[in-house]
Amino acid sequence: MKKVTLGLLALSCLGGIASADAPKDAAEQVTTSARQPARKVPYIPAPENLQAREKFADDAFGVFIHWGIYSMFGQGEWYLQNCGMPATEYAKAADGFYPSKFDAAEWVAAIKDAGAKYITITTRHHDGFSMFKTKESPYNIVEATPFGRDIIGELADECRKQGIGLNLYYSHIDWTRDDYPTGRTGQKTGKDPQKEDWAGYYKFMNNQLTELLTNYGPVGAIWFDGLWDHDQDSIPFDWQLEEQYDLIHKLQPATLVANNHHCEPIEGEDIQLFERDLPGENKAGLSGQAVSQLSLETCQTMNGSWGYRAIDQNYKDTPTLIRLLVGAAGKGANLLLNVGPQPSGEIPAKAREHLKEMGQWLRANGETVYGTRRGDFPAQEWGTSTRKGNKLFVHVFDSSNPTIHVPTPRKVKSAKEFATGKKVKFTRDKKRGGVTLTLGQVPDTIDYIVELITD
Ligand code: JFZ
Repeated sequence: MKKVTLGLLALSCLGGIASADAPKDAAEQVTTSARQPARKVPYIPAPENLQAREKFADDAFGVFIHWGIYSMFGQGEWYLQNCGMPATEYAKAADGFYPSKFDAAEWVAAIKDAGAKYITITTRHHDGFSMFKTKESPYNIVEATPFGRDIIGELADECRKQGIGLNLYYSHIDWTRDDYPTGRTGQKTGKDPQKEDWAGYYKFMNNQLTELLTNYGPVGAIWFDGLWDHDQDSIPFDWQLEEQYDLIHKLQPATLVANNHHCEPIEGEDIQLFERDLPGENKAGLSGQAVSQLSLETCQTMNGSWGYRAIDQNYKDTPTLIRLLVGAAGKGANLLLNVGPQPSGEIPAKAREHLKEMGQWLRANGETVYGTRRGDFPAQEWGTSTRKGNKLFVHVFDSSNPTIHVPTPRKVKSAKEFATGKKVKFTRDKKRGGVTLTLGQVPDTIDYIVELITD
């Protein structure tokens, strides 16, 4: 067992025992817990939930949308907290929120064309503004803006029409409401500490979750975020997740409960999330948790920001994004790739362009990504692998090597180029196990794929 040394994680999660099931490249991983009380009643996922987990894993690729009145400031979704302005001043932006170019049909068509199978959108971020019609607070898109349209409703209708999934991000934190017990963020937004009322806030959240799970048809997942706001409390903060998770499963048994707490999964959750890193990696400092047996998802920004940030034009190029997706698939994780729509309601042109290019690549190569599970071995210097039944897809990102060693424990029966069907020479590596592929002159592509048939 290795202690997490990163300040943030050390605070947010307590070290535990490394999982025996974790893949080898996660040797550096630790199991970390979110310091929540154990469930009183064990969680037994419904059959439709188990099925939804498999479908989720098959989907492989989703698009994350961070959109709210924060987009108007062009400084990301944390602007209220980072600027330190009073929430009452920030809220005035709502009066001017009129995304004249918002078109749910266009969004969904573009995202579908990118090859993504679902959308995850912020229904209410830490700023506390609801992007849906809600009876629980007037601070919402329908009542507080001249736009007056239920964005989540329009998107839900369109997702259903065009046949893609809808998952809903929901913040546990609220930087505007007085009743939310302030944690380590949002301390300068002018909330009245005298009015903190966890019981009231908890009820508010559950009422909103009930609206979201009642008014918009099937919801693929509820994607929580913010538990880490109370990771510095001397007495562990009890988020009362058992009742909240049970409520979700009661309203829609197939809805997957997800929580971006950066810790090992808490009982009652159906998928495990990672932020800005692939499972088993921790380059960004937010993902030291052990890899569980649940279906996995890792979220990543297309540039460096979640909510629209005007100054951030630092987009990853399309080959990088495709390798990110394939790299995630190789580790058995979905990629949830973020876009931050502009105040106009448009997805930035650069993001649209990259989505389009990903779609082109996926139309040719999607068979090696969708419906696959993680490959037979950890990521290699040359790339990774994905598996579907007796097919092992070898993904070569670095084509400079004319021969590569594929450390599969299975017996290889044949090998061919995925793109052309041309045979690829392979020899068994008696010393190291697995096979060596003789690639010869490999075309310099984004991902050179060899399809192996194994036993
Ligand atoms: C969270 C959100 O705060 C962020 O705005 C975005 O929605 C992202 C997908 O998820 O990111 C985090 C998570 C944890 C911390 C900060 C940002 N943290 O521990 O301070």
